[in-house]
Amino acid sequence: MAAALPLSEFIRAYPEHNRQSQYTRYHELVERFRLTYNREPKFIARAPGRVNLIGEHIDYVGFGVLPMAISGDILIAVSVDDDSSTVRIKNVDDSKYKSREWQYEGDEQIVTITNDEGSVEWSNYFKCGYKGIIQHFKLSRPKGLHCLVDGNVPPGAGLSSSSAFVCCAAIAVSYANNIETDKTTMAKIAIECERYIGVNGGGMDQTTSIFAATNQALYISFRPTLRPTLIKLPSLSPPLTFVVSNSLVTSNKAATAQTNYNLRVVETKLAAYYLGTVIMQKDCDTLWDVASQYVNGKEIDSKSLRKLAGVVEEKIGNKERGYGIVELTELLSLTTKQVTERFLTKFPVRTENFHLYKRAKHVFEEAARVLEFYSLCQTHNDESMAGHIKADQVYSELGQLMNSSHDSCRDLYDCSCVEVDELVRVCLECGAKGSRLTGAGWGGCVVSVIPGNESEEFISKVTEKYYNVRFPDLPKERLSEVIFETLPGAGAAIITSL
Ligand code: NG1
Ligand code: MG
Repeated sequence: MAAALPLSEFIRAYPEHNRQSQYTRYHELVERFRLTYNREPKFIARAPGRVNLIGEHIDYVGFGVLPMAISGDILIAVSVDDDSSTVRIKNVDDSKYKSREWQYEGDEQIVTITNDEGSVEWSNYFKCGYKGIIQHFKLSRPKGLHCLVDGNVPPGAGLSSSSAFVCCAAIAVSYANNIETDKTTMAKIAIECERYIGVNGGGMDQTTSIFAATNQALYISFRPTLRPTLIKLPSLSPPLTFVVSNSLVTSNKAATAQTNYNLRVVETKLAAYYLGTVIMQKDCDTLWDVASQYVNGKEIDSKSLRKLAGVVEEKIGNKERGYGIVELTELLSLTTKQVTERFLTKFPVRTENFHLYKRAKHVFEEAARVLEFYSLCQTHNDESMAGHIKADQVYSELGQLMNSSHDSCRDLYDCSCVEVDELVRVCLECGAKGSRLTGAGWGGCVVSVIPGNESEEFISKVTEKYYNVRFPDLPKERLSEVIFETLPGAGAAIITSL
């Protein structure tokens, strides 16, 4: 991680018109900390949420994704106690998030993280980061902490409030314990430890939160190793703009993991086993392994991915209905016990039918779309050319990729919902060049691409057609939280000299 930054320096990363409000936010947090704990915070850890521009549900499969950080973030003000190992954590919103306190439990357990299906305890996300750091660095006497949390990433909205919180906790605990480490190690720890929540997640969100930089998006590849590349989005005139709008349907992934997120992870693994082991006679754990075998040492490009989607079309049956457990064992030539042990034990799932065709087809085509989107970014990122590029055409190409991504999430991956589909439709009607769900789905946010000079009108039209119709009681002052233009924001940081 980069060295800690004094607050005054950190604030300079914000656009000028935002600096005062950010200062006020940090100062208010420090003030609240003093009042709450009757002591001074030593530092504030900060980690942002993200919006995924394209590449949904393919990070855990091993394929590259293209997100950027949003300005919404989690802040944790911290003071450090050398003579105790008690952690106290409070939230500025203490009506919703109750204060918690725990002791370091020792070598094996470190801290107990219990997940009841149906509701997830907020402090568990902090505990993930706490446990991850102590375990990785084998700390035998972790320091005691007083923490005050202030977050403005909406939870359950696909903007990765969970990873922002886990990353923020991880950097806070490491800084408090005088550990210095590089960003890659930190991202890997955060990816691993967030799984303590019970979601068998990928690595997009934590990597974005740790590596993001102002005005740049990221292309993140995961295989053969984790590699985030900061990229410039196309320089167009009128400027390329992304608007995030929240369907206001929340989806708590930890609470629904068995029937939604973790089930999708299992289905992609079953498809990988079938295509790799049964069809190609190669042992494949993920669909990335299948693609890698398929290109036989060459680069996995979008053309070969599209061809692989054709192989899926040809080789996997039961397209609409999927496979029941008995059919599955026949298809894979495995016993029920083998299927259960290999695929269904570590993160249990619940379903009648496993869909291999739809999930694999989505994955290969979505991975191709990410590479095509990335290639458009690389072709059109020269600022001095902004006025000369045929902006209309670039908007339309980016937009089409985003639209196909959404169609695929809805029809093949079954991770959308009625309200999100409606919001995407409304966004397109109101002038978006492309629009899609972002994040895991089953609710949450939509991201739309729109020429900068049209975004204000776009926002007011979507407000009229979606929010005023579906949520007529939504207070006006909340609108800027539910639909907003977003620029690529800065990554995680430790802030001192408060
Ligand atoms: P969100 O919706 O932000 O929790 C989740 C996963 C990502 C990725 C997306 C779907 C975690 C922490 N996050 O994101 O890794 O798989 O869904 O593309 O599991
Ligand atoms: Mg999440």
